Amino acid sequence: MVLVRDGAAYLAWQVHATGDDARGPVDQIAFVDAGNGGVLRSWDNVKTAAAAGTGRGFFNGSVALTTNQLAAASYELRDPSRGGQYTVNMNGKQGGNGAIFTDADNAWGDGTLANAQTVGVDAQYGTAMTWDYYLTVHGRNGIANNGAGAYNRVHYGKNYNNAFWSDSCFCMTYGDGDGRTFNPFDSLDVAGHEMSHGVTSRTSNLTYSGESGGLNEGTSDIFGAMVEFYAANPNDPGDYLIGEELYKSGNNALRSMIKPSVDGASADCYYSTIGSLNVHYSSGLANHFFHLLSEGTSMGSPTCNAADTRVATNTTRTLTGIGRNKADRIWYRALTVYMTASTNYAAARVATVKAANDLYGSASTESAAVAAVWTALNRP
Ligand code: ASN
Ligand code: ZN
Ligand code: CA
Repeated sequence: MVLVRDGAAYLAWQVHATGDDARGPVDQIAFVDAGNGGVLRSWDNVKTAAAAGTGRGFFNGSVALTTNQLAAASYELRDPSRGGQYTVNMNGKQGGNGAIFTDADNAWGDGTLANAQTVGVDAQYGTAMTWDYYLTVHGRNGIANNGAGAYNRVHYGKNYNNAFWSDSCFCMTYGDGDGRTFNPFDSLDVAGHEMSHGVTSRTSNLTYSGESGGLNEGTSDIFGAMVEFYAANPNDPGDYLIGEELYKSGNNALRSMIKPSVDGASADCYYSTIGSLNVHYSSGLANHFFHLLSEGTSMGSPTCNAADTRVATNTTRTLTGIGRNKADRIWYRALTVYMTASTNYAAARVATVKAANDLYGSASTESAAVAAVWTALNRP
């Protein structure tokens, strides 16, 4: 057939591709140039009909889910209202592709881990809350700001105690945890954390080592916490802890933004060799900055004496916070407008002050608070 594009005519083949690739189910129509094999036009052929479903998650309780209706009693865990983001069941595998969750009555999971859909509910809901958070708060249309949804792979491997974002598949992967110490790894803050790695890679692209690596990790913790606050789910209320829902028992968390050093490894303060820590520990300073900028010292967060390195010991200084919503806007603008791959903590101070100046004015309380917090953390 002949395809006309931009006023030029091409001899083209129409191709209908179906099956699975690394991204999951594929159903695509493409026009391929008969001369050189290049794709002239293509679009997804997956039929979408948004339907109002319900889910019962392990962490999040009863939640509303927008799903995709395929036929009279046939639904899939795909959200046409949020970029088509969907969730597949890896069913214990680490390689290959999982199958998208399907259901006959559009009521997903039962709140227990005996039901394989339950973890899928938490993942799909976490992805929806992350989508809504970025769109509503920051005007960002998906991780790549192009309206495209990512997808989730749950029940990955056996006893897998982690979750991770991958730029190459534009997807999230969640382990089930070992069932002894850990629950499945798809709590709201972890979902927000992991998908925020995608946002960072599409914006500043902070290099994942040294001080920029700490800023990359801190950015994910900051926005992960903000996703949890945004969702305002009574089963997992917002806090300045990361991963507190993951532990099967005890008062524990992966990380604290209030006093990062409570984990025995994270940095509360700036010091000259902070960049040699693992990025999940050098992030402590970014997390501590965000907490103090939000809440000041009102929640008992210590600041730093001149001689402090990893652990903050000043419990007498008073700082006044500007509220987490303003701190959030400042960090997002710093990340997306001023930070680059090589930004270090000194440059992060400059970036956040500039962002606060843009948003609130250079003589504003907010701008002064940003500078005061960095100074109180030994990053003048
Ligand atoms: N869950 C970890 C993280 O997002 C995986 C990793 O070490 N990159 O930081
Ligand atoms: Zn991370
Ligand atoms: Ca949390």
